[in-house]
Amino acid sequence: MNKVNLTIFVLAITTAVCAQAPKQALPTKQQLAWHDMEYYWFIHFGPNTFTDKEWGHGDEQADIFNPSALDCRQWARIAKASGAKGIIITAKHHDGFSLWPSKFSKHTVRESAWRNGKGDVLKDLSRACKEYGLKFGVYLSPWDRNHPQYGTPAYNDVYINTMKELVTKYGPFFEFWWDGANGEGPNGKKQVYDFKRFERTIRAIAPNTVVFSDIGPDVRWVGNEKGIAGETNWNYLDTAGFLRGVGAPPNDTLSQGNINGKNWIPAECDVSIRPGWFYHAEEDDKVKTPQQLFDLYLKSVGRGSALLLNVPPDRRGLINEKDSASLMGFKALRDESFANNVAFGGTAELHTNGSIFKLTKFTDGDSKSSEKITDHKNASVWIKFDSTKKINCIVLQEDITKGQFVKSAQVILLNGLQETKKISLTTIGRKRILVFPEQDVTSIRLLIKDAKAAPSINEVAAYNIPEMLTAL
Ligand code: FUL
Repeated sequence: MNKVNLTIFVLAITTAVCAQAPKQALPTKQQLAWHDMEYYWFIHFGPNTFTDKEWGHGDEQADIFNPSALDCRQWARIAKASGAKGIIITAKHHDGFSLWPSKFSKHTVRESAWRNGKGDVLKDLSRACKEYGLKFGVYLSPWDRNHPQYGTPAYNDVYINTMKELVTKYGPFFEFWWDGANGEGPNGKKQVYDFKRFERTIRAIAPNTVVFSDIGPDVRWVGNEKGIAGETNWNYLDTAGFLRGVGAPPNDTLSQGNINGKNWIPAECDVSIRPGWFYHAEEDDKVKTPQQLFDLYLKSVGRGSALLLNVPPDRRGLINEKDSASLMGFKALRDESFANNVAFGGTAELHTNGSIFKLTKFTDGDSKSSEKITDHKNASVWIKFDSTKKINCIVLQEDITKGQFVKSAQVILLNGLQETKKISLTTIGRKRILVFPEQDVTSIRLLIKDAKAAPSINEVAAYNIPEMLTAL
């Protein structure tokens, strides 16, 4: 081949490859580790716990913060026992009170009566998380109703110094949470946040931390506080022209993502186990039940997102008995549901244009191994069992290390040659859990109806979960 021909040949190959797989953003290794956490805790704790408010005004006396029996090891023990992989705490909520003795504030645990001003919730919790093998993260509200410099450019320096202080004293953090909420009223205080600098700073001092806000850069808000991701859920998001808080993309864009979005910014589903984010005794009988929590798991993790479940300590500084009972029930339901993958070890085949190829990864029980469904428009995947199985739940996983491709798919259940059920779905993403009334099946077919390019699938798993959970 002469030089010109070689160049044309190389160009042709390159073009063919590009045409096959559109170039799109991929998750970073930090985001992949975050995706794998699936379920972790939020903790809202502070003066509001003692005043029964949700948004403190910032003029609360520091002494109001005085838990009688605070025990962060109890929090971590219960979080761990419930299967959570980490805890993010409100280091500072909108009222400006810092749960650690910050050098950059005069409204902190140091000014409170709690442990004679010698206490430090972040120190206790970061240690407890280490002890129990949990990852640790912080929420640091940009909106601050207490800080005297709030509303002036100097506050941006305060915020940056505070981030640095947190990372140095209590890091590393798996996630840093920037809340977009801001209820600045007509009191003349209007802060122009220097988010560009905030972002540069956190990247420089904590490169392995994923940063959450309405629009990322690493994790996006799901657009509601109910813990529910869109049934169609792309991990891509376009952020150009959007801001955090007012100016964020519409809520349904946040819950579904953008199919051709430029950035990999997956959604996180934040929701409280109680109606409020902070503990209120009158909500003790409104703690979500294990079934309700399982339903949220299906609608968050089961739609390719993550579940950030808020569990607020009470005035003693303990996770309340009602919450822990419910959390243990939630864990038991997940354990019972997903203990036995009946597709494990089943025969998997790719049928395409009259040819049959053996697939080895879809039923190997390894959620990391994957195989590409080549020629997906003309192919179907068959999972075959040697005996009839009773199932009411299917879990699909797309290999997101390669991107996200599936736009729509169909799962067909068969008993012998008889089709017993057809389930249509849109995106798969990291995980898609489908629940339906129990069926007797001898094989499962998966058809990729439409995809951005040939997708790679990790796993097709099937379960028989407790009957009551299929009716949620
Ligand atoms: C919101 C806040 O205003 C709530 O108080 C709570 O912290 C929630 C997680 O985010 O934006």
